[in-house]
Amino acid sequence: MDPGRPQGCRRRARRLFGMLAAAMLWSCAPARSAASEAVPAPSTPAASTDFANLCASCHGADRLGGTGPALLPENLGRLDKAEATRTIANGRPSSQMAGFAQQLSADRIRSLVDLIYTPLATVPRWGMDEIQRTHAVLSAVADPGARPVHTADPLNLFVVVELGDHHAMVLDGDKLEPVARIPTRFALHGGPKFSPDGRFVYFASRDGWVSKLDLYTLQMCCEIRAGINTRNLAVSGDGRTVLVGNYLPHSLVVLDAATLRARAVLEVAGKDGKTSRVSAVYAAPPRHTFVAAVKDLREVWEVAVDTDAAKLVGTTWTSPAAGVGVRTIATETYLDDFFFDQSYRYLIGAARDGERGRVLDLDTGSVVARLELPGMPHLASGITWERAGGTVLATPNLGEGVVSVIDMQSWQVVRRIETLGPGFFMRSHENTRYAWVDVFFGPNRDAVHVIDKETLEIVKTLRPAPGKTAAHVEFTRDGRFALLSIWEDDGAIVVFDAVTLEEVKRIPARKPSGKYNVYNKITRSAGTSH
Ligand code: DHE
Repeated sequence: MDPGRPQGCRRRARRLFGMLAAAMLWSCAPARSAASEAVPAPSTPAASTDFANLCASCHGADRLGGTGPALLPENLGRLDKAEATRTIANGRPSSQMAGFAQQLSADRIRSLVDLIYTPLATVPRWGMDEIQRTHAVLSAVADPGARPVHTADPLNLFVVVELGDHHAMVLDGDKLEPVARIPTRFALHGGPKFSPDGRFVYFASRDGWVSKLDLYTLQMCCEIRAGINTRNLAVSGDGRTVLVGNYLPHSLVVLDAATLRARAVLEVAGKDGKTSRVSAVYAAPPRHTFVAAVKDLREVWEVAVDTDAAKLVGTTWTSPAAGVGVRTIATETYLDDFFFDQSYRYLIGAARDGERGRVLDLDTGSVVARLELPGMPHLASGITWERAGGTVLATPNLGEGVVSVIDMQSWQVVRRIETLGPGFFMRSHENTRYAWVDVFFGPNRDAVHVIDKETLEIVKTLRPAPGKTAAHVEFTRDGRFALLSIWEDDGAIVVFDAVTLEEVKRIPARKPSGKYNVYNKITRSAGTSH
């Protein structure tokens, strides 16, 4: 996966990295902004030597990452110093890495921690040249006429991200059995995204690696490092383009979906030149565009790689790179974490203060409604369904134990469903009467609520593994079974009958996070994320 690195170094580095990455993943507080970082202590020569000897082979001598993640304050927002200290000192039994407490005194570990939280003197450059140099072809060019090497229904496969040992499990959705486990880059985040025919799946890691997996050959095709600290990626409706959004540098990167070669790098900056992190990117297939949430500007960006799309929308577009059009829509407040109606005309965004959502008409660029949403709604996990002759949107909430159900015609909140704690993910399917929501945070993190989509009442609360986090449901293609993760290193995917709500099977998995059904994703089922 990292062609330039010797195998031994890779293993050693991987161990330290594994610990840090795992700790980052399990600290669920929202990332702090670079601006809010405390001024760190200056690094010592001893720390630099320790870093060079123990960390650089994986994390890069420049701390920009290698097989391990970049070790910069901008990347470590979700790992506090105490946890970083423990991780370097003690290691983790479940990772490949031993602790360094035997080799390093407490002072030296502290200095090492200070070093990795020290900003670099200059913001690292990660432009077109740097990106292209990381490109690697990992297997033979995909044969368009190839048949799958497995016998499973290619449209009823699940891709399961296993954060515990950084693998993707490919699961047969009919037999409910694993077909393959494929190593991935470390710390994938955001949903993997499929090509429109469901044959290829694209992953993004928090450290900027984008990888493409062929679900026919079950081999990684190619990869490229599009950023230093990446949020997520999106695949265009025509399957020809991948857009990547970065926290570091402040950029959007356009990739060719076939080869993953970079086509354009766009700096994200406002009219006054102030640059911004990108919170997330989304494909808007009916509009033939992408939409980006920009964290530090009161703007929403719409990006057209097919330049005809710019003409279709008929608003002011600029062309910062060949073949790429950008339309910036001014907003009254900072908007994050987007949800779209099925037509992609309306964007529902969470306001930065978390108290209100805004509904933006993407055609006119104007706000058409303000939503009364408490806490910190997680709109990216929202789902819709038909109810009482209309459509409702339901969203979990990272800050409060409540699911908000919103009428998408009047934009009024029709119900606040109290849950046992803040939830992360919500899912349903056209063929089931229920919607499932987890309770990701707090003492009831082992609970999952099942909500009747008509009455909006919780009809059952499941605790498949008492004391262990239960989260993230995805349905089989036909909606008959609901697959749920037990987020532990010795975790599992628990399969429930979606009608009786009884458990039918348990598949062992290493900290399985999200799972993604090919058919539900490529048909943009209203019950799942897109
Ligand atoms: Fe995520 C998706 C943002 C923390 C696991 N997460 C998303 C998306 C956004 C987002 C905007 C939708 C983009 C997409 O799928 O392409 N996540 C954020 C945050 O801002 C937050 C709160 C803080 C952060 O530092 O990023 C955050 N997310 C987490 C976690 O701590 C989770 C639980 C573990 C992890 O992997 O880091 C986590 N996020 C996920 C998963 C998805 C996701 C599994 C895809 C869900 C899906 O089903 O599509």
